[in-house]
Amino acid sequence: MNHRAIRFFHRGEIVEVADAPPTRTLLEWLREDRRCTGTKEGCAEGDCGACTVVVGELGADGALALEPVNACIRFLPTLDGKAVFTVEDLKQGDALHPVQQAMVDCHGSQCGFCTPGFVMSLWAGYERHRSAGTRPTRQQLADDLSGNLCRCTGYRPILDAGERMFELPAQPLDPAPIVAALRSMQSDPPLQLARGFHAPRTLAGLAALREARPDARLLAGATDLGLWVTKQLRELGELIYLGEVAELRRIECVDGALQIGAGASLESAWKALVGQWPALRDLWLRFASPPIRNAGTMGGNVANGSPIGDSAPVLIALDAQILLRRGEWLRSMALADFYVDYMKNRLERGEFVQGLRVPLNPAAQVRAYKISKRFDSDISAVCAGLAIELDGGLLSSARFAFGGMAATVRRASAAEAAVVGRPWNEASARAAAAALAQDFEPLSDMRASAGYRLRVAGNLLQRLWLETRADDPLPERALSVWSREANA
Ligand SMILES: Cc1cc2nc3c(=O)[nH]c(=O)nc-3n(C[C@@H](O)[C@@H](O)[C@H](O)COP(=O)(O)OP(=O)(O)OC[C@H]3O[C@@H](n4cnc5c(N)ncnc54)[C@H](O)[C@@H]3O)c2cc1C
Ligand code: FES
Ligand code: FES
Repeated sequence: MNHRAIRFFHRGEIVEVADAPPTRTLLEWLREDRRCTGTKEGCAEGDCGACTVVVGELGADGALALEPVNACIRFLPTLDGKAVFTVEDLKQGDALHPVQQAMVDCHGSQCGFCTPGFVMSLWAGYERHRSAGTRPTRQQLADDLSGNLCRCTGYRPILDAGERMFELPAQPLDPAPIVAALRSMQSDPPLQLARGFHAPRTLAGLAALREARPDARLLAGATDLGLWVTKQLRELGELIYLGEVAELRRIECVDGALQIGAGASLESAWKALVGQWPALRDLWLRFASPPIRNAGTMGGNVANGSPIGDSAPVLIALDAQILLRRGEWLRSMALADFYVDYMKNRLERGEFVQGLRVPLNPAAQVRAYKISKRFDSDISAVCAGLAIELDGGLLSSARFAFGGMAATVRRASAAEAAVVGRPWNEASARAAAAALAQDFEPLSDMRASAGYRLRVAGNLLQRLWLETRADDPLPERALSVWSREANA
């Protein structure tokens, strides 16, 4: 086996890191080895954004694509072949970057602990809007910053800075040297580390490796696995990293279905889903935060089997199939049948999730609702994916899937049976809500009590009716922060 150093671009040069444990985080490397201490550690679990940095990669069009991510849960080998930007990159000579200057001008920093993270999230948006010739709305700025917490300044001055930064003399990033460095690293062989890290680049290579090493752990975006290391101090053992397999990141419409590769980021996968079903937009924008959605994958979100994951309820409501691969053998099953018990699924030894197939059914009316204590970047207490089809005023089909109500995400078959074949009216919606008690015996935990969960799930069925009833449906703008803004 050919082992080599991890190589990536940082602060104007390609750096090489040999002998790092595969789970050494980017944050540890930055602060302890590179002595770039601008990037801070707050929570070490992807929640606070103090560690936000920007990762650059060549997109399919060959241009530099920049994405904010959380350095605290990003394993160093996954940066191989990429570029990393930290707050130290912004200042030129003595002159602050417009993002930093705007934070000063608008009093966007007090203790300053959160500031480098905010600055890097703002910088990613600055570069994106500047190159597109656009300006973000106040709501878009708030969305961009939903993964950054500030406990002493408050958000208004920071949002002011997000507007102000475009009024200052522009300081665009020159992508040429970075693109050249990224291109030069493309000829490096696939990364393998002596301490047990493999990064295959083809689907066939991944399938063969997985079959040959069924005890190795699959690593995708590490937004779950990163916390196993930083919070539970677990050893992950041998790792097979999925992030270098371009075929696994593909999203395309094929034969009447949206096909989402397991390695597609949550951000790109949800964007594609919203492109087909615009009513899913609120759940997309309330799913974690931009840094988590950029790093985490759709495959990881469905494979982990969490009963409170937000993708599974929606995908089950959309009647998605999950594609499972072992070696050259591919099988598929309804995602609804994939989960067997708490955090247990039907993956067999040597198998992995290759992707999802979501039928494009124009007759279905689809909604998704997330109930959580905090509006932004919080885990769901209850998440509902609801899809109905009407035929002449009668419900010909209903698929109601809930997360947070049982040990697995699953369909509410009694509630569905209560409405199928009946007129879609308030009485039917109430009957479905009442039937939920036959479907679920939810738990009480720190997120919600059992009684609250049952009540709110029923209320979401009522809300579905209010939004989809033939007479006087509730307009979306009455329900969504984002629609209100679009119609302002
Ligand atoms: C701050 C924060 C906020 C979050 N908010 C939300 C939220 O709002 N909603 C929500 O649903 N989730 C949320 N999550 C969790 C979510 O980010 C993860 O569930 C994520 O989707 C997992 O994907 P990953 O690529 O990061 O997987 P990893 O962490 O790399 O892996 C997770 C598990 O899946 C396995 N795995 C990964 N890919 C595959 C594959 N292709 N085949 C088989 N097994 C595979 C891994 O072996 C591992 O067991 C949040 C996480 C954090 C840290
Ligand atoms: S340190 Fe809090 S998100 Fe990384
Ligand atoms: S300035 Fe102190 S936490 Fe934000």
